[in-house]
Amino acid sequence: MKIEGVELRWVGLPLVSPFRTSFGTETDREILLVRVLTTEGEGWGECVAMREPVYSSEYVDGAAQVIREFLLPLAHPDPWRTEQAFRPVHGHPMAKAALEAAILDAWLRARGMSFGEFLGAVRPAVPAGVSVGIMDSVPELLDAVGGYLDEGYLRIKLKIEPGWDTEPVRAVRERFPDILLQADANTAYTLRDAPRLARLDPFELLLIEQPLPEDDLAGHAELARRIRTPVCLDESITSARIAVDAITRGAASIVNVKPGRVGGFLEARRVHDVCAAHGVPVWCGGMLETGVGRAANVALAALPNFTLPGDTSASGRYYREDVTEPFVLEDGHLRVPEGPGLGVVPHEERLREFTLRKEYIPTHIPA
Ligand code: OSB
Ligand code: MG
Repeated sequence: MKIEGVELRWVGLPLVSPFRTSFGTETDREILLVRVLTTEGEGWGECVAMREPVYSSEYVDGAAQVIREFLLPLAHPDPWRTEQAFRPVHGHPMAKAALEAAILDAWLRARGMSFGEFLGAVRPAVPAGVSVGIMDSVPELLDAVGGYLDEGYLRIKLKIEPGWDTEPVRAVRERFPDILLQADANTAYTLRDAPRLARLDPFELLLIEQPLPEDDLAGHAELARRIRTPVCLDESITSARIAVDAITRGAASIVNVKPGRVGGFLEARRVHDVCAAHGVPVWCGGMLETGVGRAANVALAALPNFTLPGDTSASGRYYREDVTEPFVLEDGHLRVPEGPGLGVVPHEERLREFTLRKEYIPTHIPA
C-alpha cells in the first residue's frame, strides 16, 4: 500500500444549539478532515482540534500546518511505523491522531477489518451519555436535561464553572433523583476551591472531571483526599504513561479517554489497557466530532474497560446534518459500525456542501 496523496479539508458545520463551557461558547464548528489516498483505497481521519487554542494548545490551522510540514514527511502506510516516526515531533497529539487515524482507516479497509475488530471491541453497541453546556438559567438547563433523558440518553454530564456549580447540580439532582450524573469543570477551579467543590458531595455524582489545571496532578491528588466525589481526568491525560502516573499518585480514580488528546487510537488503546491493569474504569470522551471521528470513538468505547457511558452522543445532538450517515440513538445506545475501517464514509454531496476549503498534497510514500 503506497500513500499517493493527502487531502486536508476544512469543514464548517453549525451546531444545533450553542455549546458553552468554562473556556468559551461554540456555535459554528470548523473541523479539519484528513483523507489519505493510497494505491489500495482511501482512509479518513478527523482532527479534533478546535478553531482556537482554548481546550488545549492545538487549533485547526496550526494542526493543518503541522500535518503538512512535519508529519506527512514522516508518515508510512503502516500505522505503527507512522506512530513511531512521529515521536521526534513534540506535542501536537491531535494533528498526529488525525493523520494516524486516516492511515489506519485505509490500512484496515485494505484488509476488510473494522476499527472495532482491530481495537478489540467486545460489545455490538455502546451506552450513550450527553454533555450539557452551561446555560443562562436553571429552568433552561432542566428543560435541556429533560429533553435528552426523553430521547433516551443514559447519563448526563453538566459543564460547571465557579458560579455555575452547586445550584445547577442540585436542581438537576432534585428533579431527576435516579439518573447517572457527573460534572466537568475543564480546569476552571484551583485547590483553594476544595471546600466549594466538597459542596457537590451530597449529589452522588459519578465523578467530577478535570476540576484543576491540566499540569496539576499533585493538586488533583490533594483534592481527591478532600472531596467524596471521584476525580476523573481529561485534559491532564496526554499519554498512557501519564495515566499511570496520575493513578499511582491518587490524582485520578477514573479516566476520560480521547484519542486526539493522547496522539491516536494506538495510544488510546494503551491508556485503556493500563487503566484496566490498575482497576481504573475509563469512558470515551468527545470533541463534538462529525461521524468520521464518532465512528472510531464508538468502536473504542466498545472495549472491555469502558464501563461508564461516554460523551459519544448521536449525530443529532450536535448537527442537523452530519457528513456521514448519522449515528442514531437506539434504546440509549449507539451501534458500533461493522464495515471495514470506520464503517462509514463522508457523503460526497454533503461534504462538498460543508467544505470551506481544501488542499491536496501529493506524496510518494512507498510501502
Ligand atoms: O471537556 O469533554 C470536554 C467538547 C469540546 C471540548 C472538550 C470537551 C467537550 C465536551 C463535549 O464535553 C463532548 C461531546 O459531546 O463531544
Ligand atoms: Mg472534559
